Amino acid sequence: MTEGKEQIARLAKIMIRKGIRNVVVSPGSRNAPVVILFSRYPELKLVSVADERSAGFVALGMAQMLNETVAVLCTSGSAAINYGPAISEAYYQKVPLFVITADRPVEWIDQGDGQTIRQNHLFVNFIRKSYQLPSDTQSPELRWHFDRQVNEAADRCVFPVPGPVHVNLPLSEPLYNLEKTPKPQSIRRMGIAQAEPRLIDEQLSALADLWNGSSRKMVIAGQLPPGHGLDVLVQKITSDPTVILLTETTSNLSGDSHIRCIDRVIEGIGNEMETFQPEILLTFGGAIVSKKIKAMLRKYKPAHHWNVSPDPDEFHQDTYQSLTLTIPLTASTFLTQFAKVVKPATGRYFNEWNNRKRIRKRQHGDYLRRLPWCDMKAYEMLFSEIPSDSHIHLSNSTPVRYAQLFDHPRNFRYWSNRGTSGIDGCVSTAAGAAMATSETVTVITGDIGFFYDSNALWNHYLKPNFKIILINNGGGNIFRILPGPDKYPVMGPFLETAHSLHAKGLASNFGLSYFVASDERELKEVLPVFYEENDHPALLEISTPAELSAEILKKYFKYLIS
Ligand SMILES: Cc1ncc(C[n+]2csc(CCOP(=O)(O)OP(=O)(O)O)c2C)c(N)n1
Ligand SMILES: [Mg+2]
Repeated sequence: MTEGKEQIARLAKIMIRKGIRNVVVSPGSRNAPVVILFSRYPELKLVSVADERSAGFVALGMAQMLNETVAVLCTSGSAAINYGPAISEAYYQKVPLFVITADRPVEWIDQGDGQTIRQNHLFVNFIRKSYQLPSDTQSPELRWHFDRQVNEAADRCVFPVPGPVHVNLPLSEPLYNLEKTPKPQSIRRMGIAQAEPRLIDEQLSALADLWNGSSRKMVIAGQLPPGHGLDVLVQKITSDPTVILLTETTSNLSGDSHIRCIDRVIEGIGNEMETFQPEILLTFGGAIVSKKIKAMLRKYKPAHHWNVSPDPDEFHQDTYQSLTLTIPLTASTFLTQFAKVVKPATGRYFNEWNNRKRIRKRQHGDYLRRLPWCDMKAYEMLFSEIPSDSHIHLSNSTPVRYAQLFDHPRNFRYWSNRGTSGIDGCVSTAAGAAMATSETVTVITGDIGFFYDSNALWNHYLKPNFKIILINNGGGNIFRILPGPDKYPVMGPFLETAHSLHAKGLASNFGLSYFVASDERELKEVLPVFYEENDHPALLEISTPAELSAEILKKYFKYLIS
């Protein structure tokens, strides 16, 4: 006979062996025995966040910053469903989350018991794998089954592609007979051998022949986490006059020869596609923010598009409707192999793009010099004045889009929830990141995104390294910018959701130091003071005009093609 709830001790021990150190816990009765027993293992650090939606994103931000699996733990019922937004983000952004939901034993599902829903396979559409654990480990057969599943679940968080896994843990009553800590014996240990697939020689040389024989090659890097270590490899493949490299802010690639500001460079390019259309397109990395590059390439398709992704769920993902080859490897493995076979060629493709880039950069400077106070002006100042050692979390969706318009020579480390582009957890993700480092973490958010996720402030772990910059333009300005919604009278209440809220009360409620700026001079003065705040986390609310900000951004793109 095993001691009460010995399966929880087994779970803890396997998690510790697998290197899981942090567990973000939300309160509840069904998961209380897990909290009680987990707290007896010094190797596990428990973090308490009451709102499960926020907790999921806090764990996501921690996992990204630590580059390791982070666990979340909640009670049964709708508590579990509230992990949905963070799990879907983690799935599409490939972030390892070990999701534990406590549950009733299966025989009690749908039998009129309280706080009970069908939790098995709850996240089926956006999870690496789901596991239904047995509700006790009384027999050797059940212990074997339990251990095997938990070993597999922990490994599936990181292999073959990182992402979230769901472990549903049924627990029967009594829930609080835990005076003694169970001491499980002979826990099964299973691991995954380190292995790396490669292109076979024939395939590699076929790709090299095509590549080396083409004079118009475009490489697009999508989202890559800071510290990806790909700069040198990318440089080897792209430093050639027949190749151009398009990067996004969230690619975290440094180098002067890239096209960093895709949108401003390609605006109005349609008339000149004879010069700019690529013959070969090579893509790697995660989500692409630029809608304009997607539209351009869907219309002017390359003859060959090779997409590099090790994720079977992404095989033949055809973002540009021109995919000809999926390369099922990590970017690092492929680029290492490919760098050895590419040969420099002669051509004008890079120069044509580079000339366009230079012209647009000059126009950008001319336009910005004349700007009155507005969102674009505020972003310009932020990207030149924020201390360059800060991590920057760009909220959805205008902050991440404005960031694409600036050159960012200062190489910040950029993060953004572009897996599913939700506004529901951007501040919580940044809060989790800040909990996991002593470095400065700044989140730049719009007002709707901030108020939506204000429970990000509702925990005891925010430190002075956490800085929130809130651009308050009184609603969802994106809907004034997008072509379409502004024509309809319902735009204000139902899309922009205009309001006159301010964050001062929230800041004081949650113990954040509060700063304001409502013009250029104030912002310049306040930014250094805001970053010098060393006693509390800090929030800087920047007020900007809604109509004018939208007008100025729309005119920017017209000006570029005038
Ligand atoms: C969870 C979720 N709900 C709705 C949306 C749609 N959406 C995208 S941006 C946005 C408004 C954002 O407004 P704000 O944060 O104020 O930024 P602004 O556009 O004003 O800069 C909304 C509602 C979303 N992305 N995610
Ligand atoms: Mg707004």
